[in-house]
Amino acid sequence: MKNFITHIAAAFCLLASSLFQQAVAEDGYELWLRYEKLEQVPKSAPRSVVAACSDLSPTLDAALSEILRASASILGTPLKQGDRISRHALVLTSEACGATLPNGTLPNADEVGTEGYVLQSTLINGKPVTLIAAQSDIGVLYGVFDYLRRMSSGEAIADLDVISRPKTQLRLLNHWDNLDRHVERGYSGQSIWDWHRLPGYVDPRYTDYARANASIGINGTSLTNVNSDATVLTPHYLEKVAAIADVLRPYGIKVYLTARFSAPIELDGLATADPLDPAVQTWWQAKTDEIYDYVPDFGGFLVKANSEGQPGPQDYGRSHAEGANMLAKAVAPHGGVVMWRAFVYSAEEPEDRVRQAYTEFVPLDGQFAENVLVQVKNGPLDFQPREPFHPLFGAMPETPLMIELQITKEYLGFSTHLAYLGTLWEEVLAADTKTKGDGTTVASVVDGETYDYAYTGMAGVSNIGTDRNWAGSIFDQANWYAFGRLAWNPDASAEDIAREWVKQTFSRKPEVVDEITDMMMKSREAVVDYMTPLGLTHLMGTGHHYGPAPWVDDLGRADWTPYYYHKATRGGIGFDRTETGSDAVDQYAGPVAQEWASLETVPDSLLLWFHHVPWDYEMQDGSTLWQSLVAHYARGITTVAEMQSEWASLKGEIDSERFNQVTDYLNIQHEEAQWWRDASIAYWQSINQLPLPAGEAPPPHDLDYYKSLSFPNAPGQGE
Ligand code: GCV
Repeated sequence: MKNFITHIAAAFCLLASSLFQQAVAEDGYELWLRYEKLEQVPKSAPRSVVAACSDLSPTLDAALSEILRASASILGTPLKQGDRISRHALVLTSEACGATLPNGTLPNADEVGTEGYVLQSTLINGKPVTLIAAQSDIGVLYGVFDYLRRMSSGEAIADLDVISRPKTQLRLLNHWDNLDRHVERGYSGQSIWDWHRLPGYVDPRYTDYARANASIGINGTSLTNVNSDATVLTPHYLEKVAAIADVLRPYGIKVYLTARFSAPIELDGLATADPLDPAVQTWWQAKTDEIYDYVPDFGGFLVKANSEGQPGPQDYGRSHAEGANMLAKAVAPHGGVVMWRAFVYSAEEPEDRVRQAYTEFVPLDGQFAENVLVQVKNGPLDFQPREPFHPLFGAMPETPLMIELQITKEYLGFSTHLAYLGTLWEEVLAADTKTKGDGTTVASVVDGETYDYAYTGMAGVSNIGTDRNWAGSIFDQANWYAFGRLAWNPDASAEDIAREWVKQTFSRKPEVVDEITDMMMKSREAVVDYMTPLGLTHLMGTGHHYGPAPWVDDLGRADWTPYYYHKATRGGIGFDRTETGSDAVDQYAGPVAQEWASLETVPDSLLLWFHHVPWDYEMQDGSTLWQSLVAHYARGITTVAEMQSEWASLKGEIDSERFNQVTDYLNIQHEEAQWWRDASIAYWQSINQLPLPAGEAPPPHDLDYYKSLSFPNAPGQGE
């Protein structure tokens, strides 16, 4: 009887703990590292893991513990950790760890570089094994994550013969996190950097952050907002930065900080921050040396200067290059870099805002120090749902250009709208700048292939916060994931990345993978359709950028108003950027400029970005512009409705917690897509006085109603 009770109790505990695990495991915290158990363990599954090394670094420890954690979950039991190579072992090794393997087993530096790896099914001492080998230990860790990705996606792991190395050197998250933990343009809670409790308390979450980033090859993180606060450069904060750096280091992630250009004045009372002033230069050198005392592998500085009120060298009549070079000189002895942002536009200058970065930076090509990268947003405006690629790509052969992408969805519906950004980024990276003939894609500029840059890199404005699911929604995790995968390989396919993510995040069942991938692949275009179709842009609510406000035309600065961008009148709509207007199109290479300047050849998707046309302008499909605009809104809403029913069809395939959240968010997205359409149409009709095309429902409210909506507490208000 006692035995029976014990058994019942044990069974109950098991059930309770598995229910508990289920609840905890499916709140999204595990991201794509869920390592769901395989239905059937393949014959080729490894049986043990061994590090063939004379020296085990913290990075290899991390690799081993990831394998043990993942194998326990995917295979149902953790691999045995051996000290000798046995049959069907996973063998980890690198040049750096003092590989104890037969000569010729390691990949050479030409093949894998400093961060690449091989995965190889091979024989060592006559025993069949899977080798994960690299020059460096971080290469091994990346290889381990690749191997685990394959295993947990249910891919074949027999007969592996993989070589992979990143195409860009600096693959960074840019946190726009303030020291009070508010995240600028953050939609997933507070900053994960708990400055108040650091360094005494180091949140274990930082290790999971590091694991997730390393799993997609991210090797740097800039901890603080580009709208910067010099306080982070004080010793009190540098201690905290050092504590974060210590956690991230084994995962190959360097920390970077944003440098406030006026820091010498603010922190130490210098009379000036003029970059040519010797006292200022000495201050930055001493400050930089101090930072390296705390963080010996500090990556360097990220700087927003003379932009949106941030201080900078132009305050002293100096150029961006002079400012950047002063900081570059300070970090150079330590091997650091400066990432200087090209997101600049002047408050006084009447020049078309999208022209200004090019005007400012192209003349500086060749003037930047060797360890400066200029960081350029994907488009010339500001992370809109669609923009043409930034004309700086291809226009600065002597200056390494990093691309900056926005993972957080400031202009694409925050965290409640499903918008997979892989497709947006793929569109930009694959765009042909033609600056050095056909095929000079943005990717080939960014990865250094075109101009052989000394440094290459990609930065993504982070969407990470304290929400349990990290990113504000499950699907926003895919954007973090896609950023890392594209930074590793800017030529990768957005669809392949989506599939990979779905298999690890939701399900390996082919029909589920197909359905969710389909939703993701069309999601961004849906947002373009219901928010800013046909090349329209920046029509969002003032300040917070939530919802439609195309009617706003009276802010402190014209180029912050939607009216500035659409210029709608009774006669027509769109921004003339041809030679009869701002001629911004001329900043692109000849063939691209010609294509976009001509109404014959400009794609519909960029029509109103480059042209002002009448409402009855005839589109490529024969409809009028007005008909086409209205049809695009409808298409956007229909696509969201399709996404809703595709998701609904997955009930039972996805755990209820994540299923319900996505369902609710899609409902919000559908309502807001409708709101975008109705408010926009009400406004355009007030301008063009045109009737709606036949069959189109009128907006349920008048324009005054849409104008009267206010959202004083929407995230982002006041930023
Ligand atoms: C960090 C846009 C955003 C700002 C952001 C800025 C930038 O203007 O709205 O919040 O500031 O871009 O990229 O510097």
